[in-house]
This record gives sequence, C-alpha cells and structure tokens, in this order.
Amino acid sequence: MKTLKDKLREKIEEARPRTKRLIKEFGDVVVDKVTIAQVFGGMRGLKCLVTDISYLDPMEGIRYRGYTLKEVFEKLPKIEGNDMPYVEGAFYLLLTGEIPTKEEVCLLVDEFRKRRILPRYLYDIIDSFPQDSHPMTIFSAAILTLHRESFFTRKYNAGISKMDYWEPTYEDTLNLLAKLPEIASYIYAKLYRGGNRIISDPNLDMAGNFAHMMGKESPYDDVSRLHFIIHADHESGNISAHTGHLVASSLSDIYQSISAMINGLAGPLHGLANQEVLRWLLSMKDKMGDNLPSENEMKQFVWDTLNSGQVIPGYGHAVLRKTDPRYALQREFSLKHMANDDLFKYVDLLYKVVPPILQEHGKAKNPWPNVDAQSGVIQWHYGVKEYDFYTVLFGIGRSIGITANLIWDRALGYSLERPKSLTTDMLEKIANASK
Ligand code: CMX
Repeated sequence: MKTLKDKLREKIEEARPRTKRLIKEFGDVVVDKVTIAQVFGGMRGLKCLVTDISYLDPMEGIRYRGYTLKEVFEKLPKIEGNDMPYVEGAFYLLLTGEIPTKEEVCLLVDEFRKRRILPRYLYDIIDSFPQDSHPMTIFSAAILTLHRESFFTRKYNAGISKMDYWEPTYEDTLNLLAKLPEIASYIYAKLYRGGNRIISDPNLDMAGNFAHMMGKESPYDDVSRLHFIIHADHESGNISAHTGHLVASSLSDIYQSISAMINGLAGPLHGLANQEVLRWLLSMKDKMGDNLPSENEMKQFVWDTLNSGQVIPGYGHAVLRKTDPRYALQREFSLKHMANDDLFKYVDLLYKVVPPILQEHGKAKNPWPNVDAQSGVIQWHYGVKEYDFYTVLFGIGRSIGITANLIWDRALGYSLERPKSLTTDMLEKIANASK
C-alpha cells in the first residue's frame, strides 16, 4: 500500500503541468473585474485566489474535493460502532482528493499517534499564561512556539530546491496536526480544571483521543469528529484560510502561518461567533429563567439586539445565501441526540424567527444561520460550558484544511501575495473618468 506522502507526490507531479500551462500560455486572460465597492468592501466576491481543495457555492454550501459534506460523511471510513468518520480520513481526502480506504486511514492514524507528544517547554509556556487569558491567545502562542521544531525552516536554511518545499511542509503539518488536540486539551485543563490533565490514550484516533483528554464519554468522540470535519475548510477567501495562505506565501513555516490564522479566527465576525452565540443565548435564558420563550418574546429579543446596533451572531455569511449545510448537519445530530435540550430548543426557535426578521431589517444579504449558530450548543450539552473555548475547537478543525492548502501552495509554487493599493485621490479620478 502506498503511503499518503507517496500518493501526494504522484498527485503533485500530475498537477504541476496544469498550473504551469495556465500561467505560461493563458497568463493574460481576464478572470474578473474589480469595482470600487469591492476595493472598499473587503474584496467581497473578487475572484483572485485558487484552491482545488474545497469550493463554496452560495446556494449549496461547501464541497470538499467535489463531495458535499453529506457525501463526505457517508463515504469516509468510520470506526466500527461510530456514526462519524475518522478526522484523519478527512485530511487524507482534502490533501489527495481521494476517499481513503480504512487501511490507508489507519496508517495515517498511526502517523499522528507517533507525532503527538508535546515538548516539555510547551507545557511550561502554556502554564505561564495568566488564568484570565483567552484560550485562543494561548492556542496561537503555543502553536507559534513550536516554530523552533520546524523542519521546513531547518531545510530552508540548509538550502533546499523550491520543487521540494512541500516535503518538509508536509512533515511539519503532520507534526502540528497530531499535537493540536494535546495542546487544546492542556489549555482546557489549565484554564478550567485546575491544571488536572488527562494523559492521552495512544490507542485512540485523533478525535477519540481528544474526547478522552477532555474527560468526555461517547458520543463526545463523534461530536469532535463531526466538529473537526465540518470546520476543516471553506475555500480560500475566508479570513482564517486567507491569513494562513498570505503568511505562508512569504515562506513562513506551518507553525507561524497557523498561529496567524488562529488570530484571524479569533475575531467575533469569524470563528469567535460560536462563543458569541452562547453568550447571547445565555443572556436571554437568564431573563427567561426556566421558561422557554414564546415566539413573540424571542422575536422581541432579536429585535432588541438589532436595535441596539449589534449583529445576530451565527446568522449571515459573506458568501452563503442559504442555510449553511454545516448548520444542517449539526441540527440533524442534535435532533437525534439532544432534542430535549433547553438551549437546543432556543436555537430551534431562533431558526424559525431570525430569518424573516433579518429580511425585514433589510441589511444582511443572507438571513440564514451559519455553522456557528449550532456548534456551541452541542458543546454545552456535553458539558463543555466554558464557551471561550469553543473557537479553539473550530481552530483544530480549520487547521486541517488550511495545512492541506499550504502544502499544495508550496507544491505548485504559488507566489508571494502582494496586491496593489491605491489612494482615495486615485479612486476619485477613476470614478470621475467613468461619468
Ligand atoms: N445580524 C445583523 N446584521 C447583519 C448580520 C447579522 N447576522 N449579517 C450581516 N448584517 C449586516 C452587516 O453588518 C452589514 O451592515 P452594514 O451595512 O451596516 O455594515 C449588512 O448586513 C450587509 O452585510 P452582508 O454583506 O450581508 O455581510 P458581510 O459579508 O459584510 O458579513 C458576516 C458577513 C458573517 C460577518 C455577517 O453576516 C455577520 O456579522 N454575522 C454575524 C456574525 C457571525 O455569525 N459570524 C460567523 C460567520 C461564519 C464564520 O466565519 O465563522
């Protein structure tokens, strides 16, 4: 059986001539135009990035390597007795475009096991953070600290051909991904469990071991698999993916690039929205006591939030224009496992009342829920009630897709990112000339 790295090498050899041909023979072909609104508006919708790993259709949602998420969950190998597939299998798919066999996944599970141990100094660094630090800050710093382990940086300093950049990047990726659950669960133990750490179980897969280190019983292992896989990738233009790609384009290594992307994910308009949803729901629950709000009370709560100039967390999206399939998958899980959970009932009622209100409000282009509207409530149900921690979970998942992208960036020799800026004067001249 071929190893993942050998298979990847073959895929890279196949892909290189396609990229080379497009640049060499069709480099001047126009792909898109740029409007003044896009220049000021965060480049929304501008087609100027490339990835073959995932594609986001505004109506259908994300596809990983051409597969809808539903297909991904159906097709990837699973551990017997579990509903959700191995996270390692999702990484395999994102990296190669192929659905792995169970044997191929097990080989990768073994690779991750061998690489998961953290260096002693990392525990000391995590311990040295003040207790009131946000877990995303510690997570980002811990990942950055591992820069000293970078194989890519060592190889680069020794002098390596551009054609081979992807290989040490691949090694760094496996080393980092294997360690993320260990880092995250240690941060959790430090901040919320008085430092009482549960040592990892070498017999378990990545997500199963994470659940174990969090001190959780089944089905929290499947919750983790579901969570990490749906958060893995959302094409290249979202803040975390784009930050990772941008930083890596200067040949910063995986640790520096992933630490940076974690900081982008930590913003409330991006990954932190999952913690915002919980904070917002709990503030309503506080007002309601044990009573479930009526539809009218819920509507009033939503309007009050909007009228105070805040956004409804977990709703809207820069690209999507319908209910996020990642929301739908989590809803399906919740209906099966926790339909009577109080907060889930809130989330369900919100699904009914928020979209028409956002439509009436008239601002959001997408009134439908995104991934963050559901994820925190599932964590809450299984006893992870420290909602500051939720974006760290998003970060573990997102690292899987971004590292796969960065390996390919290196393999296909994508350029240093350097768009051009203009002054307001220049834009005014362009505007006047168009009259
Ligand atoms: N509640 C209230 N207003 C909203 C809104 C929401 N959920 N979503 C968008 N709007 C508003 C925007 O703030 C903007 O207002 P202004 O014109 O006053 O600036 C207007 O509607 C148009 O925005 P848009 O084009 O529809 O959305 P953007 O592409 O600018 O922003 C997003 C997308 C996700 C940041 C936005 O929908 C939002 O703030 N949602 C709430 C936060 C959230 O859930 N983020 C998580 C997204 C998923 C993820 O990345 O993790």
